[in-house]
Amino acid sequence: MAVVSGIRDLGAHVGETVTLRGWVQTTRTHGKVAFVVLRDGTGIVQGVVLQKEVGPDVWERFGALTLETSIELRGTVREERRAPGGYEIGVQDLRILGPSHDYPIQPKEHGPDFLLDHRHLWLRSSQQRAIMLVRNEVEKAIVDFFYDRGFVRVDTPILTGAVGEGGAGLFEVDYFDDKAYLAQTGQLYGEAAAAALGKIYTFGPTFRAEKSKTRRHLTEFWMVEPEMAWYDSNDNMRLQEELVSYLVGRALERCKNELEYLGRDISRLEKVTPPFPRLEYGDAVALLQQHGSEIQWGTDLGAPDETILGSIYEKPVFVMNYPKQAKAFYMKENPADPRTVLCDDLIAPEGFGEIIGGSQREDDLDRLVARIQEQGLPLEAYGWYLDLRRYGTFVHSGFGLGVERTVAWITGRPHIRETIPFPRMLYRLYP
Ligand code: NSS
Repeated sequence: MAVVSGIRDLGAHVGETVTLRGWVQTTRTHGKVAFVVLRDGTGIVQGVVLQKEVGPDVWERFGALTLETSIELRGTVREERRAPGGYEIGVQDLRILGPSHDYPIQPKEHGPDFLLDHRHLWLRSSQQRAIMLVRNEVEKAIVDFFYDRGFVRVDTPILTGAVGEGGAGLFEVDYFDDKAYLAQTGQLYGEAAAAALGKIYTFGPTFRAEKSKTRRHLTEFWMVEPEMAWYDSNDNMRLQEELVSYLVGRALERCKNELEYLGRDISRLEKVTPPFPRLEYGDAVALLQQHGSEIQWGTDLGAPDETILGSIYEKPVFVMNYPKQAKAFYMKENPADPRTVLCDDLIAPEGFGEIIGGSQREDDLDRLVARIQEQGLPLEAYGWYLDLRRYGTFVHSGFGLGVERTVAWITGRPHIRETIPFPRMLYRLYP
């Protein structure tokens, strides 16, 4: 009997007898013929049971199958164009491995809270598996992109003493007799590593005690943060548009079935190629006001502003050089307009909002100290970070791309909670 590593490989075993293990996705019976759709994580396949060809015990066991029972099937592989996946199994034997009574998720509409409470089971649905496969592809593509370009991956701490993006939204934890904070960003450590290794990236979970309940905020999310020595803000944006186009390209190349299954409009994604349009912040404000926004010069863009921009442009659009007061302390003052800093946000089209925040870093020691003090941050916590400006300061830039927001955009999910296996949000720590 053939050893098959999974349903995905059945094509190499046509005519052979195989054994498969997996979970029951559906069953149906037509008189003396019965069907089971089996899922094993690599694919799905239909098993066909003919009453006259199996013993009464197998037929009886088949009749008792319920949703999500784990089973072992033995049978012959046949080509069958009409079956999902293109093959079917002529079942000879069936063993029940793990019964499943009253599976909570039924083939009907459930509300989002119910599904999130059952996330550990919801993940088994075809839709959720398709999203996880796209996420898997995006994460692998991120690593490939940077590895192929000579970037060094640097894993930065999650328990930190320093603050990252500013005092608000920090998770504090006991650290023996002291306090520590869960990292909001790996950037500051990434800057130190860039002086050692040139071009680096960090890739890991980051934490923000976001009190806002929106479609785009998690309290724990994954971020990739490249940091490049000798890159200015322009070089930085060029790398961002290359990365984002590459990620979309990889999803189109290797996850087309999943995207189609999810009903994604693929023609929209095919337009995502460099270069992306760039808007100075001031021009963006004027454009938004023309489109009815109440935004005033000086404030960050709101979610409705991002939606407006995302509907004007077909590609992701850069909004660059924001007013100082709207952005983090580490961004470099813009020599052309010192009211602003050299930074960019990348806004995805179709209302999916900001997926990247990036900037050139302030490399002047005195200006950086002044910015930390202006923002009321504790200077002592930044001792080591200031050393990077004391010992061989250097032009450098970097950015952070949120994995969940990127996957939400690529898969077309309106809420990012479906793009991470176990979302953490305000009021949600279970399962
Ligand atoms: O706050 S960011 O805009 N920028 C940083 O954290 C910098 N330290 C990055 C850097 O330059 N190295 O966040 C970057 C991205 C943002 O565009 C989103 O895509 C994502 O991180 N992000 C989030 N995703 C999900 N949930 C929340 N709460 C969230 N906050 C940011």
